[in-house]
Amino acid sequence: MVEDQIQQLQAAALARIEEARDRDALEQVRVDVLGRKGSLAQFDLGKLPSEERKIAGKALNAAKQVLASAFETKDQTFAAEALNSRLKQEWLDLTLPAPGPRPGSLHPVTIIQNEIEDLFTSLGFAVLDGPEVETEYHNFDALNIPPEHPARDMQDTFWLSNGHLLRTHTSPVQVRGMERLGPPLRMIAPGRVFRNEEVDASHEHTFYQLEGMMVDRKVSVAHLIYFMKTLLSAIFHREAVVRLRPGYFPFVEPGFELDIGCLICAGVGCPVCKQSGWVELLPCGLVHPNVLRMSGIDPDEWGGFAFGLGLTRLAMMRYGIDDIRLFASGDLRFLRQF
Ligand code: FA5
Repeated sequence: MVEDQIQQLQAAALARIEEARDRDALEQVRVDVLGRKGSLAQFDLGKLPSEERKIAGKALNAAKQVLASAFETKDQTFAAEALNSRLKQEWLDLTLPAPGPRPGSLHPVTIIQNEIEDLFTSLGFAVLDGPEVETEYHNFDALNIPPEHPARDMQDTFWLSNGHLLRTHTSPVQVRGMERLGPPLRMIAPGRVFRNEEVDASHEHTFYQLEGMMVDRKVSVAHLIYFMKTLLSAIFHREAVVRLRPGYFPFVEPGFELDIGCLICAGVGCPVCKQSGWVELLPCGLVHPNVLRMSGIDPDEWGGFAFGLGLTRLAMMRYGIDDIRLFASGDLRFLRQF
């Protein structure tokens, strides 16, 4: 019977559809079964008697419909599988940070310099700048350090062939400030200084200082201490442990060394404080009359205080950095932490 043959073909085709592993295999089944020369096209219904033709025609149409819908279902399964595997491959985590250039950040010395500038400008101080290549006069003579003075050896100097030098401290900007602005004067001068020194955990050949000077009538050590305390509590946001001891600098009299209890080792002793528990940070004093006089200011009428903060060392204390060489290393792993 033709219907039985059709039924068998249909069953065999459904089994092949079920087994098809991919779209190509499925397409091959379609061609084999429903194609122009496919297995269902072999039936020549025209030769059958009319009663049988009707029944066989119905069976043939039914088989074609069943198979068409089986092909469709299987095809949709393949489409869904293809989509799923693409979604798996192309999955994006939208919560990941965007790639691309990272925002830059300020150098730790710059951050602290900006804070100190804000503090002192709010107290009426001007921020002055001076040249890094200085004259011998401004770096030494005008600060009461004439040639042959032993204090010149306190700071190993990089001399230039033209007789100038790389400034060894920011104190020459005091002189330039007094020359240019005269008294009364309140100024700070942050900047880079250079010394021909052996480099270690707390000494660089190139580092930053911040000079400060106030010239007015009746300036005393009490003013100096007030400003130093204000400065340190603004930077550390708490009272830092400090000690004041006599210090010698030819351009101040009396002169002091203000040391800070080492914040790297909490005073126990480490390479930064050379096992002493203290770090030299803020030398200061009352301006020597000779210094005022040389810059054209009458010391009988005016007095002043000055300080020379070790800005790079202050940054070490503030951020707990145990090696000064990191600052100029250019190491992005270091710089990106600020
Ligand atoms: C001076 O440079 C004086 N001009 C400071 C001064 C100014 C005194 C005004 C009085 C009045 P000193 O050589 O000690 O002083 O240096 C000042 C600070 O710079 C030191 O306390 C220290 O914190 C820092 N410093 C000195 N040498 C180095 C170095 N090699 N590396 C890093 N920081 C240094």
